[in-house]
Amino acid sequence: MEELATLEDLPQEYRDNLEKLNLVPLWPSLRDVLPPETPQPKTKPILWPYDTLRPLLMQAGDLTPIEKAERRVLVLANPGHGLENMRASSVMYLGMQLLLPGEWAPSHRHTPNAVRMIVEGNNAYTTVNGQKCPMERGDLILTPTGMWHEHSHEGTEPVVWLDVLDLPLVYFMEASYVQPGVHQNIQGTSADTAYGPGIVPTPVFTRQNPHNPLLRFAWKDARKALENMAVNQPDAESIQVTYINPETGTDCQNIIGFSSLMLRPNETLTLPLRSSAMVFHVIEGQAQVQTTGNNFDMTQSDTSCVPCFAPVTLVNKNGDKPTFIFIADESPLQKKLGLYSERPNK
Ligand code: 1HN
Repeated sequence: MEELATLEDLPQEYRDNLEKLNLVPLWPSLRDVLPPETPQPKTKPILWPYDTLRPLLMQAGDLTPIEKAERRVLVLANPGHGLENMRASSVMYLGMQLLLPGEWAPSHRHTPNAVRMIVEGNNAYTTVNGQKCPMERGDLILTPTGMWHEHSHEGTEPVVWLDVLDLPLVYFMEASYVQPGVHQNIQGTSADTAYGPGIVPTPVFTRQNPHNPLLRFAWKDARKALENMAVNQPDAESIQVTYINPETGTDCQNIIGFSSLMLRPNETLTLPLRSSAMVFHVIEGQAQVQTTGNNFDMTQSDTSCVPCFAPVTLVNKNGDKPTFIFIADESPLQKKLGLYSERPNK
């Protein structure tokens, strides 16, 4: 492709005249906004080992009372985007949140969608629109856009979870805001609205706003599904299950997609190059995430991120035990916009 003229190639007087009228020449920036063949992501491959961040998160528990934090979170910020922008990727926000025994994180609702992947601790729960969603390690709890949510803790040990939000996108769209709420009365548990496996209500009229009946995915169910799949579909390209909205059969949230993957003992899985950035979080076991310039050795509760079109190979170096990885990616958004693509990883 032809190299294009730069800003400096233009006379200063001409540039000043443009600027005064809020005008900008396209050609000096054209190759930046439209790079040939592949996007040039700011997102860098990055690993956040849990054992390095956990002590600092516990320290935050001593330093900042929950009343002064509302949500006590250390944000997993990708330096490629600038730490202050609090982005793991262009679309995804990640944070590790700490709730101490007896604490309560007050009710609110906001436009960004959130999920929690529970990392450690017992006997905490999130209340989502009046439904009690108990938190156990590996569980996935949804708080879709506009739903009231608050966190409570009746246990004796700290509870930590990984928050995944589409905040960077929603903020960029100037659509991000929060509304404070009042303490919710618990009207039931997440299981009450979950119906049964493969069973959903039949509406007489098509729902105008498809709602999300399933707000909590228990890890024991997802793990069992993966184990069954490994036994019954041993030739599947990957042993992986997606968290869906059972009423629509599509991704459980509109923007970010969530799945869990099992690497069998000694398994190596090479993914196609994908147009979406990906987040990996180890629920159980050990995995090596191999990508350009980095081999991330990940153990339980570690989190990493890779940019779009990065080559990714996942390796379970353990010969005895499976590894289970939680994955978040931007493919639901990209598919809706017609922007999603894959290429072979040669
Ligand atoms: C939020 O509401 C929670 O409810 C966690 O636990 C993290 C990050 C940014 C904006 C809102 C929560 C958040 C958040």
